[in-house]
Amino acid sequence: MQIRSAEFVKSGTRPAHYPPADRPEIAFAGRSNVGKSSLVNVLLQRKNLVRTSSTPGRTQLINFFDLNGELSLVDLPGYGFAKVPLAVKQQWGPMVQTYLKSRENLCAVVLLFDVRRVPADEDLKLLDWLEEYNVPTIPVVTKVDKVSRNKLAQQLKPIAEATGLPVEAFTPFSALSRQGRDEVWERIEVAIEAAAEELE
Ligand SMILES: Nc1nc2c(ncn2[C@@H]2O[C@H](COP(=O)(O)OP(=O)(O)OP(=O)(O)O)[C@@H](O)[C@H]2O)c(=O)[nH]1
Ligand SMILES: [Mg+2]
Repeated sequence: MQIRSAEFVKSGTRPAHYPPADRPEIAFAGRSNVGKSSLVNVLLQRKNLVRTSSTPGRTQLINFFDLNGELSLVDLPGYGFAKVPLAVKQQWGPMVQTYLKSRENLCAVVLLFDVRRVPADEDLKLLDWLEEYNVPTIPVVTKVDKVSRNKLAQQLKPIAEATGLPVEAFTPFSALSRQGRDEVWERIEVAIEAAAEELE
C-alpha cells in the first residue's frame, strides 16, 4: 500500500458519530496497551498520528483515520485496564458490539494479542462477537521483539489454545522492528478484495 496521505478524521462512541460508510474500513482491536495505536502508526508510516501512550486506557473512543481518501482505519477502544472507571468500562462492550454489528463497510478486524500474555475474557468475548457478526478477523501477536525468536513458537501456543485458532493464523508483529508490517498489509488487502467480491 502506497501512503500518500494519512489523517485523523473524527472520534465517536455511537453510529451517529461515524463518518459515512463510503469506503472500505479496517478496524484494530485488542486490550489496552497491547499496541493498537502503535501498529496503525507503523502501517501508516507516521510517528504519532494515532496517539500512543504508556498510560493504558487513554483511548476510550472509536477513532477514525483516512488513508489516501480511499481506506478508513479505525482504532477501537482498548479494554482490560484496571484503573478505568466502572462507568467507562461498562460502555466498552455495547460501544464495540454496536460498531461491529452495524458498520456495513467493515472488511476485517485486526485483533491484537500481546505475545507475553494469555488471552483474557474480553479477548475471547471479542472473538465470539466477530464470529457472530461474520466479521473476518486478522489475528496478530505483537511486541514479538520482547521474546527471542526461539521462544516465539512456545509463547504462541497458549494464545492459540485459548483462542481456538491455529498458531499459523497469527502474524508476528513488532512496532519497534516493524517485523510483520508487510504481512499485515497483505492480509488487509486480501480482506478488502474479499469484501468487494461479496458485494458483486
Ligand atoms: N517493545 C514494544 N513495545 C510496543 C510495541 N507496540 C507498542 N508498544 C508499546 O506499548 C505501549 C502501548 O502501546 P499503544 O500503541 O499505545 O497501545 P494501545 O493498544 O493503543 O493502547 P490503548 O490506546 O490504551 O488501548 C506503548 O508504550 C508502546 O510504545 C511493540 O511492538 N514492541
Ligand atoms: Mg491506543
